[in-house]
Amino acid sequence: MGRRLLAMYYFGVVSLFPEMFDAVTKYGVTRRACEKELIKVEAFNPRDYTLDKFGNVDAKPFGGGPGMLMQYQPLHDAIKVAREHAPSGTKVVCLSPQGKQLDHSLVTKFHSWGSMILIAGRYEGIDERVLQTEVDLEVSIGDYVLSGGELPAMCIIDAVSRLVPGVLGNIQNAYEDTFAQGLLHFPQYTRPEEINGLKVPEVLVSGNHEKIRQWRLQQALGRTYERRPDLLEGRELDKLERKLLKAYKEEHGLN
Ligand code: 4H6
Repeated sequence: MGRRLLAMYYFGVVSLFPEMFDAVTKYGVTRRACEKELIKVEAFNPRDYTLDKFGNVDAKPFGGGPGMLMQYQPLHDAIKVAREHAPSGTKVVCLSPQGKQLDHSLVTKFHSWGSMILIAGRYEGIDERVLQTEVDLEVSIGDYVLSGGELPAMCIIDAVSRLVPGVLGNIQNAYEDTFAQGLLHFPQYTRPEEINGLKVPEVLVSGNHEKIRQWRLQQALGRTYERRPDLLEGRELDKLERKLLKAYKEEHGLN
């Protein structure tokens, strides 16, 4: 009873290390999402599609240079099978340092797709023709190099899953209602009320919910101003928000 009908989000992953994805399917919120069939994570290993008698998936780069590249054929064939398992029209994303940088708005777009296939590269990279012919979008999780695309792929699976209705349950509604979107989070405290003289801010134990709401909004605005002013750039503050931020700056000597 009370079971809503929800379309499950499909993640196909193409990786030489499919067991790594146990990190999302076997732990925490994403594990629960799999169990409840709100998301599905299905892995395809290019190693299973080699035609090479030695089972190789890598080869030396033309033109020379250090290291090896993932070859076109096993990767292409694994992607082909992933497409056959995915809803028709599913987009293919490759995690790469050359990609468009991931942010919340891109996560929102991926969520709107309802499914995606994630390509996790290894070695020193992949044959450019895979990107040319099979990949809709290259995505990076930030300006640093990793040994494989699996961890970035799991970042996307985790972030997108949190937007799937039912994955976060009640917390989801609470976030949408009370947390000022596009701002850093306000400070949070739990028991005990005092630790080595460090007290929980008075307002939070006052029971005055309107005061608490305003204090939290003020902290979120103030922290964002101090730590990530770029997030406030494209954001219009209303009258209350301007007042709260002005008071925060005065209190913290930021004028
Ligand atoms: C595709 C091409 C993503 C994937 C090259 C992937 C960082 C990110 C990879 C490579 C990644 C990111 C293989 C190039 C290892 C460097 C896997 N690294 N690399 N920032 N690595 O999202 O050598």
